[in-house]
Order: sequence, then structure tokens, then C-alpha cells
Amino acid sequence: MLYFKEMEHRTIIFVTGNEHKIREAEAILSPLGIILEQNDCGYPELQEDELESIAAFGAEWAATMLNREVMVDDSGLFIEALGGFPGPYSAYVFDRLGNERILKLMENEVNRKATFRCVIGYCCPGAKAQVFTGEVIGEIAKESRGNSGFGYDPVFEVDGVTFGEMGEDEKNRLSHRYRALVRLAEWLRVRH
Ligand code: ITT
Repeated sequence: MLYFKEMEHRTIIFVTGNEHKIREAEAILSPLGIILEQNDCGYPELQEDELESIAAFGAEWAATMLNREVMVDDSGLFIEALGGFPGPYSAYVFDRLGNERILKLMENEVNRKATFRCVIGYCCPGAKAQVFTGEVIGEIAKESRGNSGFGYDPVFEVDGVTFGEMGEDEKNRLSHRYRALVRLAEWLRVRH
């Protein structure tokens, strides 16, 4: 198929320290002909409210530093009843509080709506970063369920099923990360 042929042999450095993100992104992108190489050199994370500016800055920084075509993934869980918390602070909050404390904060809350967002920052050396956003709307579960996935997966549910209860394949067909990555792949297909 022409689509796959055009995408052959593209390798992007994925700058992340998170093995789960790599695994999911590989499963999503490899059928589209995009190969990923992990680099865990890290990047400075701006203290910003917008995942987009954090991802754009990180991608430009990493492209310059590594002198390679790179992508970064900045994700966050935005809980409506908590005013969008933890949002851009999701990594910090997960490390300090974890899922059980989040569930405690939500104990008597009727509005359980939450949005999981993923922003992929992509950059070539010397160019401006491009950002691709994907989001999925769901709810905070009443209790932690499922052993699949990572991070907030056991407490984030879509149509009554948590990401933790879904198999990897099912999560990768509808997740925030999937939605952002297919936008990246489509942009690369058209632009390059
Ligand atoms: P890098 O910055 O090194 O890529 P990280 O784990 O710090 O890795 P983020 O800041 O993007 O990544 O993640 C914010 C938090 O949200 C962190 O605790 C993740 O474990 C969690 N998270 C990100 N994507 C997730 C997903 O698909 N399912 C569940 N939790 C996720």
C-alpha cells in the first residue's frame, strides 16, 4: 500500500523515561511504518499550565541537544470537579499522592467527569516544534480496577471500563496517546 511505503524507514527518537509510553507508542506507530528509538536523556519541563507549551519546548530542546528528529509526550489527567487538577502536574501528583488519594479526594463527588490528554511534541533540529493533541473523555472510577497499563489507568474509565481493565490493544485503539500519535503520523505522511 502506498501509505505504508511512503512511511518506510522513518526513525524518530522518543525522549521519555517512561517504558510504558514507549511500548504503547511502538504498538501504535509501527504498523504505520514509524520506528521509535528511546532516549531517556530527559528534557527541562516548563512550569506551564498548557501541555502544548511544555511539549513544544521539550521537543525543540531535545532536537537541538541530540541533533536528531525527536518526539516527546506530555500527558495529563484533568478532573472536572477538581478544577482540572492534576492536569500538567499529573506526574508529580501521581508520585506523591497516587491513585488511592485521588479516589479519596473524589469520594463524595457526583461529577466524575475527567479528560485524559496527550500532547506529542515533534521537532527536527533547527525547526520549530509541531504539537499534536489527543484526548479522551471519561470518568474517575469509584475504586481502582484492573492490572493492565500504568499510572492512572486503573482509575480512569471509558464507558464503564477502566484503562486498567482493557487489554493493551483496546486501550491503544481509543486512548489519548493513540489519538495524538495518529495525528502526528498523518502530518508526517502529508508533509514529508
Ligand atoms: P516522561 O515525561 O519521561 O515521558 P512521565 O511518566 O513523567 O514520563 P508525563 O509527565 O507525561 O510522563 O505523565 C504524567 C503522569 O500521567 C505520569 O504519572 C504518568 O504515569 C501518567 N500517565 C501518562 N500517560 C498515561 C496513560 O496513558 N495512562 C495512565 N497514566 C498515564
